[in-house]
Amino acid sequence: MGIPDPGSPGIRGDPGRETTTGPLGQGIANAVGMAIAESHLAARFNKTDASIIDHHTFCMCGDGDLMEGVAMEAVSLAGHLGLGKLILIYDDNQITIEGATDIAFTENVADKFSAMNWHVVEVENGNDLDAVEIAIQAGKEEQGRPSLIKIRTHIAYGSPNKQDTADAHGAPLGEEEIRLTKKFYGMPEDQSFCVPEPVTALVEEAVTAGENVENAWQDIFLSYKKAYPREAALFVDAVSGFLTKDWDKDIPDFSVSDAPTATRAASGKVLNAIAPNLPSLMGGSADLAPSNKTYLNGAAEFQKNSRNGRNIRFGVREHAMGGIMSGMYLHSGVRPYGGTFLVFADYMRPAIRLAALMKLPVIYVFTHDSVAVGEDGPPISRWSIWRPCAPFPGFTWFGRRMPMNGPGLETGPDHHQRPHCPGTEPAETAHPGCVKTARGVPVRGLHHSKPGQRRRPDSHCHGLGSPCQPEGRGNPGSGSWHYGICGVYAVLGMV
Ligand SMILES: Cc1ncc(C[n+]2csc(CCOP(=O)(O)OP(=O)(O)O)c2C)c(N)n1
Ligand SMILES: [Mg+2]
Repeated sequence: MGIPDPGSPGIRGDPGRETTTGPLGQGIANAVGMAIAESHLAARFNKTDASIIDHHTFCMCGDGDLMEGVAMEAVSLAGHLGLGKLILIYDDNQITIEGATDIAFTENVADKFSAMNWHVVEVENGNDLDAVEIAIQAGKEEQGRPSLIKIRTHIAYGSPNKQDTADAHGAPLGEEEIRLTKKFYGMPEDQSFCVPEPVTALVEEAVTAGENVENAWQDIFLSYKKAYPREAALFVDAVSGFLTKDWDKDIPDFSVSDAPTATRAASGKVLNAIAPNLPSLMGGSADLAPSNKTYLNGAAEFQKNSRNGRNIRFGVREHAMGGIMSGMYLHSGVRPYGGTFLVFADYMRPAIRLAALMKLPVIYVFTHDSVAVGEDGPPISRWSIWRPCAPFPGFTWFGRRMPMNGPGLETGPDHHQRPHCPGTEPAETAHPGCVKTARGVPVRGLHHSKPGQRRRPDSHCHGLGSPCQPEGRGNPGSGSWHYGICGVYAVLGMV
């Protein structure tokens, strides 16, 4: 497929590589995000005489994926949203690493998906390609619900001694077993890396079919462009990931002389100032919108019957929210954001890690970094939440340091804001003091970036107000310094 090292994580625009997973279940959340983006963009751009967005999202998963919580959160949301163009193909081989699935996974998957408002099609024999084809067709025809195609397969099919065993999952079959398996398939037993002619022919056929589909789409887009030039330009901007001209023109100026403002309130103002000028901005919160201030006032909700909406109700599903946001961005055309309390970022950490690895400029709105979050669990050091995020390549963040007796915005000399990030500073270059947003709005905070990275931040996180409480105990005025992370707001990564 032209990918130099397909085993490596990251996407880098390689052909055929649409996301990076590794942690099981993430891909399902990514797929749900892609299907959300597809249905939203279809509602936003399609015209009765020209459908420029009209595709299915296919995702293949195994037993392991379906055991993962993140997948079930995403499946639940997809069922609620009735994402009819999402098709999940389940390789039901009943084997994972430790053995047969009946040691740990005995639920009725089909019933479970049905209960979560999915359309379920079962194929009893995965080697019956006609049956598989019919099932996929049924999935495509179902418009109102996502489809699960549950296909009973056999791991290492054709290997006389390893088929249906956990051994076949990761360990090499071994020379003799490979020979026996090739014999079963009628392939030359003594040749390695041999691709039988019918397979090559099938691949070529698929390439031609793909080119034809792409050419047909280009024709549709050409007439769309002629008939709807303004929308076509917006579409190109959106799928290219460009920020619209003047996306930031209404961002309010915050000044040190302003009355104290809670960070989350400032965050909400900024989001709402950007939203009208950046139509691709779309997101929500894991059931904390009133607290995170993530709601886009005046915009519709993204629901089953209102696909053009930009306010997503992720429900209390932080982990899936993370994976879904990545999938939405990877689909292209939307700039996703998602909010929760900083302390619950722990619930979405694997998704954040993968987004950082892929350098996706998704926007996390983590608020309520103060002792008052104790009602949602004992107060703990905010650094212990942030620190594991900090070394992720591509994750840019701001913190700030403040004296115990100086809450609120500091006005003192900037040497008090010398950057410090325990554990990570030696590897990083930190830019102290007053960082400016794209519009030159001064933001107190620290911008960390890797040596050699351009100074312009990949994202802005700023803290402005009441949640900026210093951490730890100290004697006010003693000169001892403590760390506090402000509520954090990451605006539009510019990676
Ligand atoms: C979150 C996470 N936990 C554990 C693993 C390690 N792991 C890799 S594959 C696998 C079992 C997968 O089983 P299944 O999805 O049924 O794949 P199959 O063996 O049938 O190919 C596990 C536990 C992982 N990749 N991700
Ligand atoms: Mg399996």
